[in-house]
Amino acid sequence: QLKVFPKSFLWGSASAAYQVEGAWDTDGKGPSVWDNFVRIPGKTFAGTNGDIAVDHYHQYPQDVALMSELGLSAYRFSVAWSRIYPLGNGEINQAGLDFYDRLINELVEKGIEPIVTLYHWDIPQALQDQYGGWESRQIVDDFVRYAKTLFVHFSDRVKYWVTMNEQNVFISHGYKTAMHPPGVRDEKRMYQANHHANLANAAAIVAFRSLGCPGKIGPSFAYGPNYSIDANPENVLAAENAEAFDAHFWMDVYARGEYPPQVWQWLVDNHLAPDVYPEDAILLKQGIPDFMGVNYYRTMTNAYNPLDGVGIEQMNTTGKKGTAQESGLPGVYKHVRNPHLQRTNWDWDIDATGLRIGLRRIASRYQLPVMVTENGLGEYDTLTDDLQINDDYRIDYLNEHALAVQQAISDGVEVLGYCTWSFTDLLSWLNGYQKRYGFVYVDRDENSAKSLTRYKKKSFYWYQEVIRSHGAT
Ligand code: BGP
Repeated sequence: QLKVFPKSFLWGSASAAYQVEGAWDTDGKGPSVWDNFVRIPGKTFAGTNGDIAVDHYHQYPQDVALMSELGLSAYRFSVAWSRIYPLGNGEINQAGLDFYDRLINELVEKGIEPIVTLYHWDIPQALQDQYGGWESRQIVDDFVRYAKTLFVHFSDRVKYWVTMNEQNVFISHGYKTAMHPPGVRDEKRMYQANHHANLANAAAIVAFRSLGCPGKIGPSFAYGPNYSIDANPENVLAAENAEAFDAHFWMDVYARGEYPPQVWQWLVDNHLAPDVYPEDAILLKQGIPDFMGVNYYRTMTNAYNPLDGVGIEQMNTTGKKGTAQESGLPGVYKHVRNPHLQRTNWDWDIDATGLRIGLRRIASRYQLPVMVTENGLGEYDTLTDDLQINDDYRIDYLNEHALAVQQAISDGVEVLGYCTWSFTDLLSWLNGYQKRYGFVYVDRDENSAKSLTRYKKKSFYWYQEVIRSHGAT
């Protein structure tokens, strides 16, 4: 039987600084690695970038007014590190703090709970230049200094904090597929950078507690449960491997303070294990989060992959259905097509039941509350001549997924909230502005007099009703 959503349940929506703010060099902001990366030809879809994005930096009052009209009870956004510290670790930029003060005050005034992400992939370029960014241990101290600045300044108004967004994604794309900055293909460096990100995550949580800040803090992890293509034990084993390598490898460190033994052994055997100092183990154990944030979009289906099998992911970043190719880790697993599921135009499996399964798996493995910090459907949207966006496909997707959250709650999982991705349309890192997620359509035609105008989609009114009824409809 379905339980009702708890009273304190947060109905939210999410964004990230680089994807919405624009104003990339305004009011003293320093460049981030993304500001530079998008200027390298061929790195992003059709050369799109976040220089202007959807101009949230200037248009936030209008955006917050729309959030209030919709009835959001929470808004998750990230702070751009290089707005606060333009050089990453030097002088503070007061104008950067002032912007987030204004945004947070506007949210609080409208009764919208701010959920603040410290890091959503935009490391200051200066730190990349100075010591190689995540590849250096120095980043841990600089990250903690930055985090403490935000905790001290905002924790009178902010009760929910996300340390780091999708460490698995920014590390893997940064150092394996080379699709994100620093655009490197080197797995040894990847696992070292990843270890430093683990330390930074834990150290920020420890700092939060040592400052006595009220509220809850945790990472957001990109998680989709791994299935086996069938009951052939070799394929089932591959699915378990995928779960260990793609999920436990990160979430065990967050929630248990240790690497899972199977993956660690593989790293040692392949001469890829990072340098770990004895004191790291203590820090990781101290930095257990209050909740696990889950960004959920899709599940993965797996099969046996021989040692000479498929490797690095060939993603569909074109929006042409059927162009994604099989990928995996040779000798460990490969991702294959699930015949039971429909796919989006970007070849992401649509699977609401997978969200219920995922929330259950996390709750039972880690005994932590969860928060769905992202979930949504990226699709083409059309603005009709009478200025409507009839995104019934998005309503269907979100409706099924919100129901899956309710089912997980009914299964006994403690879920703190549900944030859709995204509130307004925004820049998709690798897919430009054509892959849209928002409740609010943003005209991105730079040649149009209506450029950057906002339009409410049909899904806006759907979510408004969901929130009004607290999930009863
Ligand atoms: C997550 C990121 C978001 C967002 C979303 C959609 O991985 O945290 O920043 O981009 O995915 O992904 P995409 O834009 O590739 O469709």
